[in-house]
Amino acid sequence: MLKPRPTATREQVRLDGLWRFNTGDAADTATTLEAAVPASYNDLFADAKIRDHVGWAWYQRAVRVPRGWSEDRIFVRVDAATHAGKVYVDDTLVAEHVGGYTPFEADITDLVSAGSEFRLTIGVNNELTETTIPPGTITVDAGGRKRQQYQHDFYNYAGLHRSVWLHSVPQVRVTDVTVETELDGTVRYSIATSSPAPVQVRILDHAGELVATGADGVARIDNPTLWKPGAGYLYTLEASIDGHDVYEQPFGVRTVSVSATQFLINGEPFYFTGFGKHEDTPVRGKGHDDAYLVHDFQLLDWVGANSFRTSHYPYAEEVLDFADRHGIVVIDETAAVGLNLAVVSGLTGAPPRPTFSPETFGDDTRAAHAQAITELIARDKNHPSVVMWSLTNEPASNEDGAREYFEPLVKLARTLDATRPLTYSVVMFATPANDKIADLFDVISINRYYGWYVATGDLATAEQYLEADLRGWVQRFGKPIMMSEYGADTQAGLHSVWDIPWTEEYQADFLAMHHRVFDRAEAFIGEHVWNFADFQTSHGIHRVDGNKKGVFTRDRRPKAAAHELRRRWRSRS
Ligand code: GCB
Repeated sequence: MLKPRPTATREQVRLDGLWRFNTGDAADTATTLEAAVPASYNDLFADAKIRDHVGWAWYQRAVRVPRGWSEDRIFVRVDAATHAGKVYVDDTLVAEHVGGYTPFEADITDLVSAGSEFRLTIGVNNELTETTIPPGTITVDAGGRKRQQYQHDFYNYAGLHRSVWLHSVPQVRVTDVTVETELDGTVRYSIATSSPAPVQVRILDHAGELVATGADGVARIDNPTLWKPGAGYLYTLEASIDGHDVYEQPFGVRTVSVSATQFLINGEPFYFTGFGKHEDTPVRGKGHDDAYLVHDFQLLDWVGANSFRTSHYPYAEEVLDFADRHGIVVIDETAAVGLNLAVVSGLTGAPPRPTFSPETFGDDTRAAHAQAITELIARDKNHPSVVMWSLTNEPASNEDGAREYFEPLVKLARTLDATRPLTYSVVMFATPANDKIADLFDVISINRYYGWYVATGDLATAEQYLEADLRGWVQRFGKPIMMSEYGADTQAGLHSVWDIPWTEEYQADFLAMHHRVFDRAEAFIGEHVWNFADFQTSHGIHRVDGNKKGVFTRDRRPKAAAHELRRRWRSRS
């Protein structure tokens, strides 16, 4: 789906700000509550009923259509309604969408008119079930109240997490653009239009100078400036339909591939340094915030990180645009986190249920997962910063049924995008001996907590476990391997002269131990610490006001480990 962009033929109005808000079965025009957009609604109000609400919540406001749009088609676009959304123009339902981290839109031209006002209502549902991505379970307690459970630790924030737009497009228009590049400057593109129409293509450089024109789906740039990690040079593909439309699609000239045990960007070996992140800040929850966007990228640069994973869902498009411009490398993940019922029994002691079965995660879950992959690739395929798709985090890839579940999804992702490698993050219980799906993927990304959940406080034993584990994957699969999570909860300000878990010294020593092992490992292509910053989680005895594995606190202050990482990563570049 094309991102709305201002061009000579297209305009946008961003509908961010305060909207009337209520929870319940229907929008309530008498409500006195107002909610900020974009933001999660959970932490805005001092009301536990709203914070713990399970079901629909409603946002409503008046919108005036700009006077000059009478010849255009008019769309409402919702960048993210987590986890499902319904859009009404006055009393007419115009769009429904399931999936909390990808955009959807509706053509509302026939219901509104230029210069006049209408009532825009958006319903947002936060329920997670066995057929949503991510999955969860809803129970009803003795008092008749719905309770939400899920298999991931981060808090189930909900609401309009990203911008809402009113935008105009011409009647005859470009509806999709796909760009693929080669290092010699060959640009292959395909362009879809709303009705058959000839499309002209021009390629402009960063300064807006014409550097190539397209014919039959190909354009050639002489001596292209490559998009590189650390140097995000962008060109623009301008697609126009004479007398009707112009659309401008930024892109970078770069290639990505996997060769034997290396990860190559522009044919050169790339070593990932960075983090698994979250979209998570105080008060706003998962709401996108440009100030945190800028600051987080400043901190990535300060610490010497060259990359991050969008754990555990697609991030706001603004984040990827920023990464494109600044040369930060991204592993782009779907919201398929928690396809693992053994994790629940591990935490609660409940008897294990098989993860993949018609009663648990079966065909309907897989269909939702396929939709999540399809929408992720459709949205993010043109971002040069995105070098790999992560199809899922910590599934039960060691259990029966995993291969049958994942094989069609891997095939789908390869059909949708043949240019990017695929990976998934491997849970602790899945080992080189019992994992059933790693051979289907290009890169093995492993999440391990030796020295934290296993061999807690014993870094010497942890070091042996880690080394043997890494060696096992290389021996069995012979593919590039990276560490997609390793980390230790750390209370900022807690210190000790001994290796005591939760202290800042322990986190730093824990990371140093891992780095010694990585530096000896074969086929090893990168290290992503868990996590960039502390983040909010659901209640539970395993967390104290959230997950504290951040190298930065939730308000982005460095713990001692951040300085350690900075010494290591900045000396590499
Ligand atoms: C994991 C998960 C991540 C958790 C982390 C932890 O394996 O992938 O979402 O936050 O462990 O800290 O337990």
